[in-house]
Amino acid sequence: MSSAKSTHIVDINLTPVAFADPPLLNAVGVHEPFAIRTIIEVVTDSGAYGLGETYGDEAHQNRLTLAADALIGTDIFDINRAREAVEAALAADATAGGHGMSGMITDSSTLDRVFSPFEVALLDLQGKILGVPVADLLGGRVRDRVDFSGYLFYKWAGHPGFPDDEWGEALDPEGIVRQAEKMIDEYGFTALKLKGGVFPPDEEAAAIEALAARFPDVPLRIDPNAAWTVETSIRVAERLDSTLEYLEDPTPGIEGMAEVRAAANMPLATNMCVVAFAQLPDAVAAGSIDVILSDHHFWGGLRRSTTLAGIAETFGMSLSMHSNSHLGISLAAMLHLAGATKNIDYACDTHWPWKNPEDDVVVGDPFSFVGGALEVPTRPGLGVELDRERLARLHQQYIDCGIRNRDDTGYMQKFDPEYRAVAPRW
Ligand code: GKR
Ligand code: MG
Repeated sequence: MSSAKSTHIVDINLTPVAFADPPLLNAVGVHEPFAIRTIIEVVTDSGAYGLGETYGDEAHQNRLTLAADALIGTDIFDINRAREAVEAALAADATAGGHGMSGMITDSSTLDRVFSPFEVALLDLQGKILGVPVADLLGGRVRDRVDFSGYLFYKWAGHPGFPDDEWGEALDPEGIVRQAEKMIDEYGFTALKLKGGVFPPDEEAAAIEALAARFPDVPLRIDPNAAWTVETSIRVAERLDSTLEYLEDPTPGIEGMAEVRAAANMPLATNMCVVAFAQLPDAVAAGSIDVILSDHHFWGGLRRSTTLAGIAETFGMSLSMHSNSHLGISLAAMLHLAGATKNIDYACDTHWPWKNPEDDVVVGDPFSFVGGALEVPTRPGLGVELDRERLARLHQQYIDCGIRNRDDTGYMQKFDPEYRAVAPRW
């Protein structure tokens, strides 16, 4: 394939975009009125294009530009060489930050994070040229539908100074149960996750108990994003012993997680203490985790994520999927990956319900949840097309909103100047 002229990259467009996001609370602050992403369009000399989506923070965008320049001329079937080209381009770049995870702990590999959306775009192109879905390029689908969890957040009724949004306020157990009812009514989710780390742990434990009372058959998780000490985590784990299907990132670090895991009865999951291949040996040796929440955006793309799935299987760990606020290109990529990964053991996370369906860059509204699940697309490549009018509108939103780096803490401090992001907090 490497000599086929029509599969060489001649152009790469990087477009920063912004889409409306509700005031969702977390351990480091509150979501700003817009979430930012970068849309990647890789074009070959035959005029075909492949799509990728990634974080929108400025330092990350600068690295994406370096990577894009280095990829011109590469054959889209040469993913290994493409990765080497990006590695070489990044070697000279010492810029720090811009990881898109809002001050939460992350040591994810820069190369993996930067290369990921390009790899997705190359696979999209390969699939389109070969006439097969990306899931087939990852070894073939093992499931036609992917289960997702309803991702509950404490939230304000609306952004300060703006009207209330359709979800309304959720600041106590009753509010969280109301939110869960709406989410289950509209999407049919059969598992629920509560984003914690916002209120004192016993208030959040009470919200989980209220959910368990209202939905006795629905598996529940809580994720305080490392806001609790080891001691607090063990205490909450005891309180919620019979209620949680897993406990996600209660406390910071591989050692802290290992201590909690040794005392807790439910499985421990992470998208914080293990976010890169280099961290796996220590986490396995320490016995820190039961469930890895994989995410192709920082594990190096779809193929590296299937490698992660193999490692998880080897060491007896389960697998599911982490999410940040995202658009339809990322959702399509997540679906192909989950569709082709046998050991996705739990319903995957998605922020999708928090986004207006119109606020996207893909054509139409290709994702419809039934029973909390989505079909793995069957069309060639990722199975989504770029809507250039929508792309232009979301790019204009990016220009107008003025947000250049995700800053949940800074936004919270506008309303509460004393607020500090500290981990652990309780
Ligand atoms: O969107 O506020 C959020 C989440 O807290 C996100 O930033 C996390 O990365 O969803 C994520 C998680 O599971 O930790
Ligand atoms: Mg998490």
